Amino acid sequence: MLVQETTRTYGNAIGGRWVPGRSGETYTTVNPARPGEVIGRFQRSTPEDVDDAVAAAAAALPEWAATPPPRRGAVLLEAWLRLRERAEAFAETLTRETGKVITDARGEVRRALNVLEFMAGEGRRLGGETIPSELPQNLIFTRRRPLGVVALITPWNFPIAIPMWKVAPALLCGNTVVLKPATTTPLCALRIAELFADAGLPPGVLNVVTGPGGTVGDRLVTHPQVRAVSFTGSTEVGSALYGRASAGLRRVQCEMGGKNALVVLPDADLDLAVEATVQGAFGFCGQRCTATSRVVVHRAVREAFLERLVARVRALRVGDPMDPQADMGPLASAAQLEKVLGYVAVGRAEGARVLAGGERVRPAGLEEGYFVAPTVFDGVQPRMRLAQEEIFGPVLAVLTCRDLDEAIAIVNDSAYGFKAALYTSDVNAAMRFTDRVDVAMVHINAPTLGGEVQAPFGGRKASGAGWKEQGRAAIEFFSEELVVYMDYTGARRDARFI
Ligand code: UN1
Repeated sequence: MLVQETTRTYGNAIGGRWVPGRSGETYTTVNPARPGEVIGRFQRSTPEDVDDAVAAAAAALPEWAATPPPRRGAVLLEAWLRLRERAEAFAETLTRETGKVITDARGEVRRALNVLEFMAGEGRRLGGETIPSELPQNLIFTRRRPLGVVALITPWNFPIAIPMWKVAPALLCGNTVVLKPATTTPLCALRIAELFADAGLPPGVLNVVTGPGGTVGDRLVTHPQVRAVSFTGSTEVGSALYGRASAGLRRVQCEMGGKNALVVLPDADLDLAVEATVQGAFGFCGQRCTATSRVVVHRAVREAFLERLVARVRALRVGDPMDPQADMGPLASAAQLEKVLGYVAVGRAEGARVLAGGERVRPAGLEEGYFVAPTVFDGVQPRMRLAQEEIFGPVLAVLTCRDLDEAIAIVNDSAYGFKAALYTSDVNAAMRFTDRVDVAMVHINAPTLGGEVQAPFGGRKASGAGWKEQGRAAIEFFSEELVVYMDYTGARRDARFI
């Protein structure tokens, strides 16, 4: 086929060069809006390729670790400048690889820019602490040092922002990196490697290896020279990875699934609550760990809320993700399509009622794309699978509550503990909610989505394990404090004080 013959082949990024995998095998990725369109041919790497990448990272470590942090920050600033120039090209690649609508893709690139902006400045603030000693003419101080070679494993749903929010702090702290992007979104990651190389990052400091998680990822997170692992992906993969990686005494952070709820009380601004629910449930087709997948509505406003919600959902435009007018593009892959349609069948079988959507959509000219209508299920009971399992698709479960206490009980009745949102104008209710919800991030009168780069980010329960990401938390994760005891008395110490 012509399209195959003209498809470009991309190497791994190892030691500052584009190199083919040792197996010589490649695989192709496709545009989920037009599955006939091949995006590129990528290396189906093997554990040996991982070993090569780790060796390159280890070789680059001494020099990068010894580079003063403000100079490392300056490289991030250069990357920021170049990303700003290439923003539109990055957004288009992102839309082609994931099906994310172009307006959201631009937003994701902005988020990556924000990460670089924040982390570049941290280079001039990468100080430690001075701590008084109980002895005269003694001082204790700390210095931040890199961990060594770190492994980053990133998902397909934010293939620019998530690699960036792991890569930038890892580099800033003086580590060298091997990044393994999701199998379906390797191009964004390779473009990030290219961006940093152009920004002056020395060869071998950032390496990218493409290929399947089972072999490439597993070798990477258990490699004896890898000192820390930062993972974002499913709870299933993350739980297994956490055990394997931490068994080698590596520092590990896992950012995983969610089943986030948005609660609507009778005194809420209903229009705002509807808008937040729609954005949260259907933005990027619900394929976000921060998506709103349950809405818990007080029975006093249930009818009014649902009427507005359904009207708004039916008006959503599902279509070509390159079209700036589109609200929803396709799901990211055939596997996602199958999973989401499977959950629609589960919801029906459990006796929940479809208020909107519930089927595949075939937009004109994109009939083969993985499109699904935004779907709302009413009459969902807290213990149904629809209310318990992460769907990671545009499927919203509507539950009803009689008061704040019951709403909190429903929110907390979940294996996951990532985010929750509350819509109310009662400040006391808002504070009681934040006191008692068993999640790691709460939004009052704001959608469950997102997070700003300067604040900590991460979940609890099945949503997160280990350390938080972003903001200062990312610096803590990717660096280690060296504690220095300094005695400048020049005198022999009384043994009683040691
Ligand atoms: C966002 O929803 O804005 O994989 C970011 C995820 C999260 C990141 C979400 N780790 O969906």
